[in-house]
Formats: sequence, structure tokens, C-alpha cells
Amino acid sequence: MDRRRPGRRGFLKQGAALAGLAIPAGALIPGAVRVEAAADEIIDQNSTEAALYGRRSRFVTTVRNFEGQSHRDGMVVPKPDPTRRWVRAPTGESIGTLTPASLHYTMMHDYGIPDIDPTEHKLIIHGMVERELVFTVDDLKRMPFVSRHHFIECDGNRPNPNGKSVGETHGRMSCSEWTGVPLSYLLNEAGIKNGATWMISEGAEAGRHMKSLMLTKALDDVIVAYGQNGEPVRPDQGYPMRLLVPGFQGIESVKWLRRIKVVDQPYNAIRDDQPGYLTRDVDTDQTDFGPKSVITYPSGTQFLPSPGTYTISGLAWSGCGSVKKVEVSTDGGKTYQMATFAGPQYSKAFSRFYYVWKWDGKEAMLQSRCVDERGQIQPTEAEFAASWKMTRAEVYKYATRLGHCNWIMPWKVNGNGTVVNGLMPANFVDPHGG
Ligand SMILES: Nc1nc2c(c(=O)[nH]1)N[C@H]1C(S)=C(S)[C@@H](COP(=O)(O)O)O[C@H]1N2
Ligand SMILES: [Mo]
Repeated sequence: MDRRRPGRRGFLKQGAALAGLAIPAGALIPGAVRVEAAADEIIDQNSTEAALYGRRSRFVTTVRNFEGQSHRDGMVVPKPDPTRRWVRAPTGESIGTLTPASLHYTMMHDYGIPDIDPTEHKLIIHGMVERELVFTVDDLKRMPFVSRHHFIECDGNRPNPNGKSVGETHGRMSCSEWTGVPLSYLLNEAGIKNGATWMISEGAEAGRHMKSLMLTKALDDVIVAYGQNGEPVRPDQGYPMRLLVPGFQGIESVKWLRRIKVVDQPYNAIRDDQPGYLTRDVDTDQTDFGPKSVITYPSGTQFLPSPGTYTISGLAWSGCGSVKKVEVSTDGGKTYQMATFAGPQYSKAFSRFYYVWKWDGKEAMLQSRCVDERGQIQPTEAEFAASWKMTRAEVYKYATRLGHCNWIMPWKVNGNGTVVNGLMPANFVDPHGG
């Protein structure tokens, strides 16, 4: 077989056939469409193309997974829906704390990814400001900037009993190093008028995604990002610039950012067909995400071949600052042991933890619990329900209205080494939401 990468046209023609040869049987994850990604692996690592722009090994086949669940309106979306190419990150295969851009979860509501020429794209700041300002990406790059690790997590990232893998229960989140200009710098340049308290930001896609944000947050740690993990923000993440609102729900981080209007009240401003956002209470919408963690290894669909020593590993994060402590339980929460951090605990970013565990081959229930710098403790499902004065059935019924769902996620290790979702069954429809 010729392993040289053909031109794009040839690639499209041959892609499926080559992919068929290259993918080992059993590598397909149900619901995942791998043909193109796999064809992309077939490249001569010594070719000019690969020398100029590096590729991963053809033995590495991790891909994102299409959202194929029901829509928030109760409508069933085909798998994958060509008009809603929403994808979850493969959290079960995550390594370290940063998500490669090509594996970052992606959410672009109903209008697809716009193809934006950066020389034509402008960001306008107007409304209750002393001076209306217009910036191109090149203008932004002349200004002081920050590079910070921050997660983005969709409000729809909900632990639930239906997800078979951690990608299904916790795939609507990712973490990158974001580079860009602090929004406070731009707002100060524009000069905020007395009485202004909020801003509305708008994306450049056909649907004009909009979101209101308190100025107190806007002036705190929000970034107008043009860089992601050392390269320009990818088109599906908002190229050429996006808002990055650390610690708040993902929907605040408006992609393809083209307009910021400074105003004196919040607006339910999303223009597209999403009544879910229009009815939502602005106060519950505007909060830092609490402490959350999840074990990514071993997690659902993974397999422990024999009793012995395993390093349990996972991610912990909080929208309220850094993670201070992570504990791991192997007995369903009866007892906890302190986990070790594998690296630094950046504020509003993923931290990677691990705990070395000797598996005796008996059934076990693995779960993690984290505490953030405010001392807030990640709740169990029961504690979460109690905080809302709800039954657990009600929590799953009304999950889309409960803001950040951060309860503890158990994974059950069976005696035969298979790992499955450890939450008790519940009636739960999983809309992408938020
Ligand atoms: N312009 C625009 N920005 C957007 C969206 C969108 O549809 N359009 N989706 C939001 C939602 S709901 C989420 S969860 C995050 C996801 O960011 P990502 O696609 O970079 O992961 O982007 C937010 N920003
Ligand atoms: Mo979202």
C-alpha cells in the first residue's frame, strides 16, 4: 500500500478505501465516524508535508465523538446531524491537562463554523463607552497580553447514569492555554461610562450567538483570545478571536467575537431558536462553576486485564480558583485517600491527579472528590440533590435548569476487569443544553 499522502482530491477519493485497510478491527467506538480521521493518519512521516506540519502516529487514532443524543427540545437528532456538528472530547483518552485543539469539544449551536478571513475580521466595542473602538487581530497582537491555562466547560457537561464512557459523561469540557489581550485593557481603552454594568458580546456566525456578562467579571479575568495551545485559535474554537470567560459556563465564551456592547442591564440576547436560554434566570446563569473532578482511568468501557497495581488518574477543576485537594475512594465513598497532583494547580484550569491502587480482583467502586481554594467540597449526587431540596429523580429530570452539575462520578470495576458507569439508573434525557 502506498503510504504517501495524496493531494486533497486524491485523498477524498481514496480516503475510505485506505481507511478500511488501516483501522484495526474493533477500533471503532460506537457512534464515532472514523473514516476521515483515520485516512488522515496515513502519511509518510518522512514526506515534505509531514516535515512542514507534523502529524501524529498512525497508531494513534483517538477522535472526538459526535453528539448524537436528543436535542434539548425533545427532538431526536440523527447521529451525526450534519447541521449540528457538535463533538465531545474523548476525555477517557486525555493525557495531562491540556486538550489538543483537534480534540477540543466543540459547540456551535445551529449555524456551523464560519470561514473568517482575519484581515477582514474586526472587533467593535461600543455602547456606553467614551470612545467606540475597532480592532483587527493584528491590532490585538500589538497589545499587552496574557497566556493562561483555563478550562471551558459546557453547562451540559453532566455526570449521568447513561454515559457509558467518561467521554459521554464528561466530554463537554476541555482545557487549553489561551493567549490574548485582557478584556479589561480593551474596555479601559474605550472608557466605560457611568451607569454601565453589563456587556453583550456577539459572534460572527450567521446565528449571531450573543451573551450578556457582568462588567465586574469582564474587568476581572476575561481574555480576548487569539491563541490556543501555542497556535492561532482553531476555527471551531472561534478563529480569529474569541472571548474566554474563565470559570463561567462555556456559553459565555463567545467565539468568532465581533462585537461588544457596553450596557446598563443584562439582556436575554441569543437570537437563534433556543428558548432554553431565553427563559433562564440571569442570576443562576452568572456564577462561577464549583469544584468538580472525575476519574478518567480506569473509567467506563476501559478494562483491567488482571489484578495488580494500577495508577488511578483523573482531572479536577473549579471555576472559583485552583484545586487544593483531591481524594480518591475505591469503595464507593466509604473511605477516601489523598491523591497526588501530577503538575501545577492553575486557577480555573484542569489539574491532573493520580492515586496508586492495588486491585485485588474484587468488585470496586472508584470515585474522586475535590476541594477548591475556597474550601468548597465537590458534592455527592445525594448532597447535590439535597442542596436543591430535590429527589434524585428530580435532579435528573430538571438537570438542565440546575446550572453546573458537579456531583461525584463513580466507576464500577467488575470482577472480570470491565469498568462501567457506577451511578444508579435514572430516567435522564441528555440534551446538550447550555
Ligand atoms: N459564537 C458562538 N460562540 C459560542 C457558541 C456558539 O454557538 N457560537 N457556543 C457556546 C457554547 S454553548 C459553549 S459550551 C462554548 C464551547 O466552546 P468550544 O466550542 O470552543 O468548545 O462556546 C460558546 N461560544
Ligand atoms: Mo455550551
